[in-house]
Amino acid sequence: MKIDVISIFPAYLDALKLSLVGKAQESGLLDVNVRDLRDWTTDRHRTVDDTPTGGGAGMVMKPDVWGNALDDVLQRESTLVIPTPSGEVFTQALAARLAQRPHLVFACGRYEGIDARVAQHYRAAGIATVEASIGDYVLNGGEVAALVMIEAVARLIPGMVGNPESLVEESHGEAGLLEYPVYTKPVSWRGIEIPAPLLSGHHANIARWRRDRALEKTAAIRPDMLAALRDRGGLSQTDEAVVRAADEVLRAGGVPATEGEGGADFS
Ligand code: JB8
Repeated sequence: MKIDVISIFPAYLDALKLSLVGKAQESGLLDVNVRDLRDWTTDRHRTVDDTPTGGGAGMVMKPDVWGNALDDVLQRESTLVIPTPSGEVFTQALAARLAQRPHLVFACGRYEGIDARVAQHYRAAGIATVEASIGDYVLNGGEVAALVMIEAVARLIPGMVGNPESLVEESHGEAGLLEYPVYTKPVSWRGIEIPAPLLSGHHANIARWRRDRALEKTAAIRPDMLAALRDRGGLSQTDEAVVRAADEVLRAGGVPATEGEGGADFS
């Protein structure tokens, strides 16, 4: 896969040289290029923004500069990704779809964003165009959102992760539940023991214990995920009993046993 990122702050994307995304590049599975939007300006001051037509706060990125850049970088098979807080939510499912594409181009805006005609034009020209938000909060520009999306996509490129099982088993994968708690040695740490079933070597009991903890955690903080899984027929009678018991404890003001008692909570 090829990825181009266009930004007025290309140094923001230096983190892509590290870790997993860097390894993907070394292995040849991924080729990331970061480019400076100002290279496509034509005036002496290398202007990329102008005042919002109709009035309002801040500045808007000029469509002509973005047009110059994108005409150069986009190819027939490219997908244009525009990070914006007003886009569709970037999910694991969207990451998986983007991971199938041969070329991604991230257009990172700043200020109040990019003139709306840019997305409109490339969509009308037949370029697959995705305006995407990484969550309901506001950043100062698209660079950090692009980093998040690129990391989520890069680890899904076939042949990327050392252990492919770690991809299918994790949160927001097939199971539709939050991940169960994980532990490593020592068995006792600061007076807290690893739960006994995990030390038993009884694989069916371990699987059941992990599913129960995942169900409890999901019921407590992501009832939306639990409802979606139920609608897909993904909850057994045993699962439903565990969820009912967890809901009972939560309504009584309790916390799941693995979260411990008497601690300080943010909320
Ligand atoms: C200007 O919050 B965000 C985000 C914020 C932005 C731009 C892009 C994305 C461009 N502000 O994800």
